[in-house]
Amino acid sequence: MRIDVVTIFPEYLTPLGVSLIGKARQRGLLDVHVHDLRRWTTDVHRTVDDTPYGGGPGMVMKPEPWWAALAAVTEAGSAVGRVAPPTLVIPTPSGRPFTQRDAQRLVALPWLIFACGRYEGIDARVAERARGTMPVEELSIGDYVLAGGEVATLVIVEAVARLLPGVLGNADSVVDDSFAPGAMSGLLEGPVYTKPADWDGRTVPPVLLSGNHAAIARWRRDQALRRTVALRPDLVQRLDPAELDRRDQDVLAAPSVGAEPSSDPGADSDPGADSDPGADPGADSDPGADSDPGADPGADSDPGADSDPGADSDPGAGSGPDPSPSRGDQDR
Ligand code: 6GU
Repeated sequence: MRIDVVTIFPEYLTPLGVSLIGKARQRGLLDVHVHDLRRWTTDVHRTVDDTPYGGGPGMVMKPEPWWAALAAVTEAGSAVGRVAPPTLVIPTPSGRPFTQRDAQRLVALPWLIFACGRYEGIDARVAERARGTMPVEELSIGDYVLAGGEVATLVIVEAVARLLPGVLGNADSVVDDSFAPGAMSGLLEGPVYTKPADWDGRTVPPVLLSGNHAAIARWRRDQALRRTVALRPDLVQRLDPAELDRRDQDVLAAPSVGAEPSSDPGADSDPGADSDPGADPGADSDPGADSDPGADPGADSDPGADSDPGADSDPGAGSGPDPSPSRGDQDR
């Protein structure tokens, strides 16, 4: 898969040289090119923004540098043998919500171009004109506002790239992801444990040590259902009733009934924790509430990975200090 990223801050994309994505690139599974939008400006100040028509606060990114950039990047990619048109991804808080389903759809495409806007966004005629020659997707990563599309691009690229065959060490590790298709589809993942079985008096739920795979699978599903009820009732509403067995329905109806008794010796130090088991069905059954189900097992394990994705991929990008004395569009 080829990924091009156009931005006024190529350094913002340096994480694409690290960890999972960095390794996937080294192994030739992913071909990432980061480009500095200012390369396609023509004035001495290398201007990329201007005031909005109709008034209002902030600045809007000018169409000309964007169109020149997209034409050049599309041309360069086509020259190395990609005949199908790329898909243009424009991260924006005004976009459609990006979901795991989108990640699964995008991973099947051979070539994505990310256009990272800053300020109040990119002149709307760029996306409109691009739609004439390639699919365009305006995607939001959540209901909050970032300073620009760069971090959203990192999010989307990571969600997509980890689905590429061969990127994750264990092919199974995608299967139980929250939101992934499979047995846990549409549910949040429950808590996970590793050795030691007794850590400071906190013991691992005995079923996980039982060797009874059916019981373990059932327990994990119970935990996922309880966690989803507690934290994402909106997801419970969307579950397909035909996919829920009798036990699922019981757990959803009374998430704390039959839950693992707490083995937490520190429970006494939190007087509210066990005082009303009916009030917060997830409280006792969900010790992993702050864990990170999507954590990258390869993180920090490859300090030597290329930390500058722009350096060798786009020699003309001009990612050094901007010589412009008055560009007037510093990051905000
Ligand atoms: Cl994709 N971009 C920006 N700038 N802010 C966002 C976003 C994207 N998604 C949520 N907030």
